[in-house]
Amino acid sequence: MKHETAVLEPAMDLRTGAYWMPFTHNRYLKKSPQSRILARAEGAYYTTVEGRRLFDCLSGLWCCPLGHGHPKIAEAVARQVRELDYSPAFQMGHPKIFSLAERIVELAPAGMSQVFFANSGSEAVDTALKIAVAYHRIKGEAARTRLIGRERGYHGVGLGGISVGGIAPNRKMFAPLLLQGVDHLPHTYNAAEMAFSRGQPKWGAHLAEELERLVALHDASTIAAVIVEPMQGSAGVIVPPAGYLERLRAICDKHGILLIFDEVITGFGRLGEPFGAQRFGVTPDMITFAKIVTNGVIPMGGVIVKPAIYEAFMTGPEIAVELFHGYTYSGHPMAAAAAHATLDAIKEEGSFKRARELEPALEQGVHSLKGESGVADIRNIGLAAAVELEPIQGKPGARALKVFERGLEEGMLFRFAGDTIAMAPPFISTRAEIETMIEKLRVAIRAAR
Ligand code: PXG
Repeated sequence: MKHETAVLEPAMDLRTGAYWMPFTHNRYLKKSPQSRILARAEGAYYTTVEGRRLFDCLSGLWCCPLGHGHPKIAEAVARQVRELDYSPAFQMGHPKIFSLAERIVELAPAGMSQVFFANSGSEAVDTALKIAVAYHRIKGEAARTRLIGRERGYHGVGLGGISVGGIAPNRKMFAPLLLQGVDHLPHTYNAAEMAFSRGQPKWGAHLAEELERLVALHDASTIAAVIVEPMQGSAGVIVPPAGYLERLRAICDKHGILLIFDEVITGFGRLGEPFGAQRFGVTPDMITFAKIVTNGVIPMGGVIVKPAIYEAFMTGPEIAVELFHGYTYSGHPMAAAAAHATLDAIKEEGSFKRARELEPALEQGVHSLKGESGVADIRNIGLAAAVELEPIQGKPGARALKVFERGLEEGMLFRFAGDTIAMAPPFISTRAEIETMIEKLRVAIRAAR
């Protein structure tokens, strides 16, 4: 309760006009912003400028599961800014980024070997798509340019990411900018077959066969890569049907297509294993990551690849640049320091194990909301869950907004998108905190009619 009275005076007459907020209803929020402005954070709680304490039900935006103000990470970042604040990313390096790449490879599924760094999930995705197309070209298969994503997929907001992504509002305004030659697999959600499933639904592995149809349509020789989130996070925790990812892997292998897992949400423990790849027992050719790698403290993203991909580029004259791609802030020393401290903390605190231990509490809790009025479906896996609400007639999104606002009053920062409420509590949560989160959600759902 240390920050209960931490009301920031200047924020009370906040001028909101100049800031165009991302993925936000700007006009609605700016009418009455106070309950939405965060002043501080500590552990699993935020404190608003009004002094209200909020449990961090989504770990920031899926990125801060070790809790806020983690002393180890704070210390590492503070030390780093004095030691080496920036190091040119091209043609130069610094020790921490080499050792970080090694540590990430150690956590990755066996058989992956190099890491390319970016600064966000969106950049990681665009990087992976570029590597896929360039890889085939180098291998003498320049016709393999087609990319395959999935309906309801979220791969960030870069032009590559929205092209392979499958969320209509993220695409329709920008249609002329979408990449050519992209196809989408069907999403795997089917309410009639899998509503209220716990963990992986049993129905739906056959949907992977749709990839064979796309291969038959376009010919394998034109297809570079398939990209999917092992678990679709932004679409509202859509869990892969048992056997589905295995089948995708087999079809990709059969046709020489690269399989990319976008693990921006599932990477670094959300599913109780380092990556979703290990949770589901399927190894892709590339993994994109971001978010938890630095506990959200300093932005960082990246792509992990198999040796065959890295080695394919390592040809030609030794003094030639092998990949014409990279960012000013690739491998930023501040992000590297935050990531090392995060990986240390994950190890010391047994975070992956902790996520696994808490999974049954979240599962039992969230499924106890079945039967509450307006609840259409509940889904969960790892330390992630979603409650899909029935839309209020003629007002899509209004019910979830009401639940969200009541949640704030109850001391809960839920995530709402469309009519879905998502939760991905911090790994440092206690069972009691997870139970309280669920009971507050129940109160908010009952109030939102
Ligand atoms: N891929 C996946 C699978 C993601 O979930 C991105 C790429 C893009 O990452 P950046 O760092 O560019 O935002 C994401 C991001 C939500 C939510 O509430 C999800 C994301 C971001 C913000 C909110 O579901 N995912």
